[in-house]
Amino acid sequence: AILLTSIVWFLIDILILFYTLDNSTLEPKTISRAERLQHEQKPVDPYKAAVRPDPVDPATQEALDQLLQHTSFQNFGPGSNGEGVKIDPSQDQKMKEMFKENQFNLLASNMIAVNRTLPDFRSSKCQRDYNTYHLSELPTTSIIIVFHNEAWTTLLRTLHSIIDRSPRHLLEEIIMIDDCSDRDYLKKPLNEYVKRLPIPVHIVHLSERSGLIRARLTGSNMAKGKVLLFLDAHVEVTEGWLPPLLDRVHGDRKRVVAPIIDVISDDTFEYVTASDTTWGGFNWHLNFRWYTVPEREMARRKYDRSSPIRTPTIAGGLFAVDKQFFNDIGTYDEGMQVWGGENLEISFRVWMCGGFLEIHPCSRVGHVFRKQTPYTFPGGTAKVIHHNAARTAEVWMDEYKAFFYQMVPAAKNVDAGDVTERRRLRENLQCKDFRWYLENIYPEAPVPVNYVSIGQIINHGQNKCLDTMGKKSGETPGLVTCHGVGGNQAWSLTRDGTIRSDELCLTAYSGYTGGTGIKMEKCAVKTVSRNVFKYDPVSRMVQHPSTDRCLSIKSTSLAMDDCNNLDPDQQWSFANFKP
Ligand code: UD2
Ligand code: MN
Repeated sequence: AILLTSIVWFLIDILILFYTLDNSTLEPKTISRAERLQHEQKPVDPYKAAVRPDPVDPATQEALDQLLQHTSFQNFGPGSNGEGVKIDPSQDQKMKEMFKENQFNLLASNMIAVNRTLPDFRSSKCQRDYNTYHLSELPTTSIIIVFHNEAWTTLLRTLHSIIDRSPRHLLEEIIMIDDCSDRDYLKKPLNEYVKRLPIPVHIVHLSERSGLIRARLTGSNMAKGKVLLFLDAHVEVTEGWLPPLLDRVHGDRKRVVAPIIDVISDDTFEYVTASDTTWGGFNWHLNFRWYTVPEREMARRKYDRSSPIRTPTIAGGLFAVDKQFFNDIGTYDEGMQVWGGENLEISFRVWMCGGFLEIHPCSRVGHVFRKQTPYTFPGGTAKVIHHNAARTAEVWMDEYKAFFYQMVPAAKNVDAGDVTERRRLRENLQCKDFRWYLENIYPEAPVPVNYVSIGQIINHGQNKCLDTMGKKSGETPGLVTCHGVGGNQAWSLTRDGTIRSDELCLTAYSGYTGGTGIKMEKCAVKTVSRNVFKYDPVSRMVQHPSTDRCLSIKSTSLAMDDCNNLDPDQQWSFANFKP
């Protein structure tokens, strides 16, 4: 019986062996039904579950396929490593046509991979510092990108650079607000495209043109991350860009932190690094402007070029801010339209209401700077920009708003709208005043903290006014009929004796032989004697102490001359003079 059982078992074994052999060698390998079931019961990757819950409609799929045919993913192709692309002269016509669509070289952009490589531009100190961040402890961020009629390839390059160069666990989501674009590819095909990206991307299509300010607010209202990170839609982030920003906000949530904004050429799309000794300021026009970081700020940073710069203003497009703090200090001014002004408004507000504004030199993001805006300004370009700037001036600048209205008289005739809400905000937050801001945060400002006049300067002998004539540094200002509205005739005599019109200062030269002896020059950061005059309101003479000459007229043009208190050509009066 034992033998029989053994034989039977032996035969069964052989059969089984043959069966398996047969199965594994002769038939193609397939997953058994049992295995498949087991596989299906496994918890599903939440990202995969979110991908394409519904089948894509064929038209969208086709549109997307079409787009992707012309989208390069060859990350070592043209433009790789941040290089520029030269267009063959035979395509000149096409290039020029396409340029108009977005006011940058779209043909070049389209040739460059949307996931192109870029060098790591950080200093070695920044790279060393990177290793000191506790990446697992940093807060998560919601990246908010608003756009109106952005180009496909620049928009995708923005997304891919973020995804490729950010620690995944720090990215809560990317929120894209389509500010009522009228280009089809930005609708369903884009929705479909982003579903396939490995991080959550939410798109909202606004049905009304809201302007970038209100579009950003739509984004910030839906953000789930702890930190909001605003970006323009045509940027490329570089290696290590995110942790330095989050680290600063994490250290103190009152810090609002911007990266260094590098330049992506609007012509070749070459990535060109910007200076790490540049900060943000503003001029009398209330334009945001880049200036050299002054010595005192370098000293405060102990000359460590990797330490954050305390900047008076930010350019506006790219910055990280704690969501709670953003809400606490009044988000943005919803009364602002389309474009412009919000950058200075948030800059003044952050500083005046207890925050800090920084540029972190270890975070670099490239941005396509354009010479012109490609899109429409509903309501008129100048009107919109004046409206926004006037709101900033009315709410935050106190008496110093006079500099803006003197320089941009047209802004006086634009309705700034109701600002009571924003003034109340300033009141409730008990923000400091603009004088405090100028004295403590931005003493180098073209708007002088201490001034004795603002407005026109009249010459009594000629009954004419000093006029920049729109001339540049190195040229002599003109003397023309007074029109009393400011603009080129807007000047300020400052407490320290300079006579300036925005960024230009009257400059008298010592040892002059011939010529007028007077010019306009970019005002020095620290007042120098060639810019210092002494005004005597009784004799009305404007004397230049270091050359001992007086501001005068020689054959109808402005000139320095030996002082003579009987000469009416040496008598001047300054509008809104308060000694
Ligand atoms: C700079 C800022 C920009 C903003 C602006 C002043 C940088 C790099 N850029 O101008 O972010 O602060 O100054 O307002 O600091 N957009 C809309 N709706 C509109 C108009 C624009 O969504 O009605 C989008 C636009 O597609 C872009 C973003 O807003 O993604 C900024 O506009 P921009 O690129 O024309 O502004 P830019 O860089 O000249
Ligand atoms: Mn931009």
